[in-house]
Amino acid sequence: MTAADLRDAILRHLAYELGTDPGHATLHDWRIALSLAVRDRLVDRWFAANSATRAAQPKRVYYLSMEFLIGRLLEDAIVNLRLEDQARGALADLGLELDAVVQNEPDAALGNGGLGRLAACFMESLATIGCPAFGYGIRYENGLFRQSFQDGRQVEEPEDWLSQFHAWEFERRDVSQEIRFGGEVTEKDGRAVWTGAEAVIAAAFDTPIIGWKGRWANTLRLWSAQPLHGFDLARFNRGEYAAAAEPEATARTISRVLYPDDTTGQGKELRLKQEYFFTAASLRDILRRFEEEGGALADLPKKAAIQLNDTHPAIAGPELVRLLHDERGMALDEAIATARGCLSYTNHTLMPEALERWSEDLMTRLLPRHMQLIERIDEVHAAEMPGRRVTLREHGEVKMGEIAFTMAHKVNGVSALHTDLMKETVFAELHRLHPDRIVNETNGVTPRRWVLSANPRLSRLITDVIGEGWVDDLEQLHQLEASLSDPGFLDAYAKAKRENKEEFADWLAAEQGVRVDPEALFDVQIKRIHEYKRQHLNILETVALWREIKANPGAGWVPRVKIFAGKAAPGYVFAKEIIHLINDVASVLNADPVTSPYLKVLFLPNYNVSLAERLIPAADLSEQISTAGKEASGTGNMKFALNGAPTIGTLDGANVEIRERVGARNFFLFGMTAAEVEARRAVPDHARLAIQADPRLGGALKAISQGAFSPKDRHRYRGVVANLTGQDYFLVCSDFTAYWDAQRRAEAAYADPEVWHRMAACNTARSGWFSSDRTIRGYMGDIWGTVPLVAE
Ligand code: GPK
Repeated sequence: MTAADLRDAILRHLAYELGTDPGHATLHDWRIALSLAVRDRLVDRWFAANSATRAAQPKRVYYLSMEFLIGRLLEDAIVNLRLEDQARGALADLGLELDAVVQNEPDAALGNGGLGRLAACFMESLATIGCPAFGYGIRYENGLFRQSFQDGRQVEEPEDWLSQFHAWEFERRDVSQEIRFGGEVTEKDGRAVWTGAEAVIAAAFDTPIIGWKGRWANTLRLWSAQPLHGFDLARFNRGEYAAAAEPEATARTISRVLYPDDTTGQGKELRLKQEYFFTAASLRDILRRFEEEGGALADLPKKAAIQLNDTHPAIAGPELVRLLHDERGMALDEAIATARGCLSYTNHTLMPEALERWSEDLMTRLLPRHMQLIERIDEVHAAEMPGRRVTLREHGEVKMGEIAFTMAHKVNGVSALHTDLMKETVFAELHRLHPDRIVNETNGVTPRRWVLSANPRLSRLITDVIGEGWVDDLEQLHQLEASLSDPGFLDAYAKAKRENKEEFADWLAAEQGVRVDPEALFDVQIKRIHEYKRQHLNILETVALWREIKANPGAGWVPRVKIFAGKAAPGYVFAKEIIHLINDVASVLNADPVTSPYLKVLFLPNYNVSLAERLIPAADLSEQISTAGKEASGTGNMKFALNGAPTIGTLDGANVEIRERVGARNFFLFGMTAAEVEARRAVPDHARLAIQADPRLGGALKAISQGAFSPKDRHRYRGVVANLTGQDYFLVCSDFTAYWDAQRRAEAAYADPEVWHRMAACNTARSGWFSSDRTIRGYMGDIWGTVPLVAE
């Protein structure tokens, strides 16, 4: 396809789909016309992959996830179809710039954070590898809320990505499932019959996901809840207009909004309904496809690998047993074994508050048959394992982690450390009973989005030196090793980073009205706001540094910009106070004429995938400072390392594996290990002891508690300070001094450009293992038993 072909296709779509002409088209119209023109090419490849799959009838992967944080899709499609030059040329002909058109697309924010973004990277890698797969999830009308700040406080507004025409999906009216809740269980001919009382329709919307070079494409199938009977005409005719629309509104609430909680189980009825809704619809779809291909039910595990992304779809265990046993007459033991042969489960956190539990009352009311089956599964499992001490229920609650584990043939953690801790803590007993079940698959990120499209300058440099093969074989980055002592290469590397920083600084000035010096060290912490991630450790160090600079402004400080971004769950009060504090500190510091040349603080609102794509290539230092043992893996840490931002971090999650690969000299390690954290917590008064030992920490805490950053409301941070000086569960105080020292080491390294650029380039050259292609190959070999296919 030439640029002229693409231009003609754009103009055709502009006229015949959008009904407008170049004289009247808005940026939005152009974006849709370009998307449709690109989509045509994509659909051809999608059909080719689908027909190869139909012919081979291979084992397929089904990735069930409540979240797919996919972000923008147009650029992905253009890059993977290798249409960049044509798109640039076609748009130039039309007087437009590709970047502006691409940025007109709203992010699809159907996820909260790492877990959802991992699912999106996995979908892209599955397509790149050519592994036949479906992603299954929910088509939320409102994704993750939009964040803004009012007087430094987080304000949430609804996100409405679907208010614009969504060019990437196809509604499948022929594929829908009726999903029921409540009702009762009776018996007929010795079989349980569940008659659900309330019914909704799960309607399928398909988005093609294209792999690198268009070699393969899979489907992301998202379910939308719709009423069984749209509109109550009888009520309408009686003049009850609002009531007439009620059934529709009630059904729709199920797919209305994404729960904005990261790593906290909510326990809300609607959430359980969402979970069952999409899991049940997906399993029926999977069974329908299997039965259409004419397989014998016992062979289901040979044709379907069903991955449960966290416990959110854990009801899949009981539901699949129900579909096989109640509805298809398979013996219970066999149904359990068959379901287990298909299912596997990924755990993403050890934090007790995140492990889902549902009250037995709620479960019995919404899913009465599943409650019975959970009891039966428990009995069967107990009989298999005499002397065991695990139960699926406790204190009137159903434990979804245990159910997922029991019903899975493999359970995986997301980094080596996390997997080890899983075996020792949450699943210790189950691991003892099933010592071969837990495996590790360290997370990864897709290099197409996170290097190739996000960082074109670095990508061009890499390709100039080692060729293009790295894009889908990221370990080839090792070939850069030979260039790490070549001053010419390091200069070019430094130049790419410098230009990325300048571009980011220009964007900041234009969009946020803030000026920063590209010469300064860009020190970046972007992720959800959570106590265990310790943004407050970062801001405490910032306050301490500010006081130090103020006391001695002439000491040759390395200019630094601390950049924060991230959302807090709307109900997480402490996290919102941390946001408020960072914003308050920023107001004071940025207005300080003495210190602000050396230290600025920015909190960018509404962190999302697109902002990450902009920010990561411009970062110098990556903040990964969680309390050891708490961050299951992290994936932002991998994106920064690949883009040449060394990490300042603890031995937590995948940081451990990053450090092993990039080398200890190219990683600013600090803080307690997971084992030391446990020991320290047992020390009475650990926070007070740490504060006494470090006057910088004491001084920073004192400034905050005396209202230095909230002069009109001096006690605003009483709660935060009391937390830190009291229980300090996440050991912010105890790790402070080590963090301070690591920051000074980072500064010293940055002050020597030769040292720094080599360190940054080492991070790029040695992080190729963190590709999600490697992760997916691991799942295929260790868990799914699937192989790639090739499309004509
Ligand atoms: C873990 F439990 C959860 C959750 O509910 N949401 C979420 O984003 C994250 N996660 C972990 O916190 C990260 O360490 C990890 O990299 C990511 O999941 C993907 O595995």
